[in-house]
Amino acid sequence: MSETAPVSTPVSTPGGQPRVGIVMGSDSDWPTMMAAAEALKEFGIAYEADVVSAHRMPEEMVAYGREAHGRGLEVIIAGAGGAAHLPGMLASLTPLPVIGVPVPLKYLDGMDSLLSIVQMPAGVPVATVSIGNARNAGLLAARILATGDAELTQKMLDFQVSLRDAAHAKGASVRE
Ligand code: RP5
Repeated sequence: MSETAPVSTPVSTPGGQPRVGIVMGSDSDWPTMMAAAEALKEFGIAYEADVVSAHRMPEEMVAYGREAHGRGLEVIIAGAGGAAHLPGMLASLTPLPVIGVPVPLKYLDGMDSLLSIVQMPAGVPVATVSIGNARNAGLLAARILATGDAELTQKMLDFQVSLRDAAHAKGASVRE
């Protein structure tokens, strides 16, 4: 998907039932959120992506949260910036694990988004990744799905080996 592609209509990876729902408050979040989609693609995980604004389309947000589990989704990744209520509201509406991505905006460097998402009341968890780190959200979703999927677990182990090898290679270049 291109960086400028709007996501006002749902997009899905080919290959069947999406397992992960990626949602965001605005299409302006997509340049950040697309890293989650890229990570899922690397692991061959089917996903859907859409704009579901907590403030501009609250009825649609409630419907998304209520219907996600019944539609077969297994994890939700939700990103928003500023007064970032989307991940927490979705977590209140669904039994699925919700991963929140604080999207950095022009002002406050994403600290507003981070604090809006991470400070959830007891009983309504959101697994919050670092500011702008949608890639980690995609990787965490892959790990959650891997708990019941041996093939995916092996892919994650292979990925971790690739990280280690890349780190070793960097060390070698410094030691030369
Ligand atoms: C939030 O407002 C969105 O998640 C986005 O990060 C921010 C700005 O949205 P736009 O004005 O760019 O549509 O709800």
